Amino acid sequence: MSVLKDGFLWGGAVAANQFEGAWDVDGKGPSTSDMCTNGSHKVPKRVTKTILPGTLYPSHEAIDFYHHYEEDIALFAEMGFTCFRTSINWTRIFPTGMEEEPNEKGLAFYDRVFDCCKKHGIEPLVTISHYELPFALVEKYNGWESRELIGLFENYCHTVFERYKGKVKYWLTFNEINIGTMPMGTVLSTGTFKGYEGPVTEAPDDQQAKYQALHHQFVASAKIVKYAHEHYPEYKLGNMICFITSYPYTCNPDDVIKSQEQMREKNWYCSDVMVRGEYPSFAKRIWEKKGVNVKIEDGDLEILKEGTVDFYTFSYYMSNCITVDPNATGSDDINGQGVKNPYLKSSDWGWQIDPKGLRYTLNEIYDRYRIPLMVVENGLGAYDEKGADGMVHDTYRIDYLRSHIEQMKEAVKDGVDLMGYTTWGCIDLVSASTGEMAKRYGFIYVNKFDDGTGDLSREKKESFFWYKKVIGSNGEDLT
Ligand code: BGP
Repeated sequence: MSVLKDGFLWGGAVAANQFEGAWDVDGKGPSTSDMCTNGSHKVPKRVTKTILPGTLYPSHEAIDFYHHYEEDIALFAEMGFTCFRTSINWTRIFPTGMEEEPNEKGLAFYDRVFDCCKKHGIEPLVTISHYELPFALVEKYNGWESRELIGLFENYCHTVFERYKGKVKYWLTFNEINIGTMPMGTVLSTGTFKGYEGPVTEAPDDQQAKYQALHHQFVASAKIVKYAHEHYPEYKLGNMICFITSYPYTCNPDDVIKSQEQMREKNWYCSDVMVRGEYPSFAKRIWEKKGVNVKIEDGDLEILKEGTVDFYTFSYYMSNCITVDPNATGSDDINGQGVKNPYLKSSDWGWQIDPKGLRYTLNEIYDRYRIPLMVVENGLGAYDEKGADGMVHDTYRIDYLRSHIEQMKEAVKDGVDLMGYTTWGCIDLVSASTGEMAKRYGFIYVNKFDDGTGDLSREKKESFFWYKKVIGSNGEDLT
């Protein structure tokens, strides 16, 4: 008997904007990610107001899944995937987000993708909004700061729910919704950067606009969860949180309190709304601290209550230490708050590797909510080099994944109800934070490079064969 349950969902995860390419093909409109140039670990990617000639925009071609989907899904099937987490690009369906009628060619593309998954016995897990808001909505409305977006999002969701009936069962509303509480979230998620052009790291971090945007996303999410429950009883709807696991750096009670505040502000604030259907008790204090006044309309709180999710999903890459000591050295966490943990090593991008933190995190979430959990992103972004035999021997990636799966199993032994595990970037793709190709996560190597060159050919890495064995044994054989 395996530790993980029968029917455990094994697979990989991607996002449309980071791997589809074909950014202006078959009627697709520009999304926020299409306006972002490439960058690196040290040089931030930029967002531009128009497409500048002679500038590289990595999402425009990405790894061209749009024209390689059959080959790629066949490779996933060869590894034994039972689940494939992907997203729908809103601007393929509604190019500006404001049309009344959907773009048939965009809809047809996802029919082909989901049919192909079905042919291979792979269950799609679909993120409805993953870092690709229609750019026109930024220009017209300052993104999610405007309440108008709720109705537009509902129209988009109703369209895809109806169209993919019988093909998709598992849906996630917003990818990493809590990134909206962090500076990175302005361009990636809330789209509150109307008129701004420059490094994504310097985009306006307007707290009033962002907390209002988050409220609109919560209401939009709850409305469509409720709608799905009423119209499609077979659908399961989940939230998605970028889990910021924080430890107090020392046992100084001030560090402990600061770490608790961090966990609340960065994680629980969003997921309490989506799982419990109400703002947490500490929300008011966060708003006060930030000087924001969230406009909540009549009926909003009822909607939040009525649209709670069926399962909780999250990404997990690292943990961070929190301290009040101004002299402690910073770590490169995405949220910019953490300091280095002396017990942990970091990836080449400074993300602290902490498998036990995954066990801790799963337990914390499950204790709090008692609904099924799924790890929908986890993985190691690394520089891959081919060996003399022409293959990438990514033993470092295997070590990372093995140690996390081991800890995930420990959490299941602790009593956590875990539905599945999809590694991030199962095929090499464009990095969300930096726009690089060089930060690779895949089991499948893609011949595509940071300067935009490459013939897009796909090759199996050593980890491909390892993961196949893991899935084949339902997580028992991790050697
Ligand atoms: C998450 C995002 C993904 C993804 C991943 C890895 O935050 O949901 O879209 O890209 O992180 O991050 P990066 O690409 O920056 O290495």
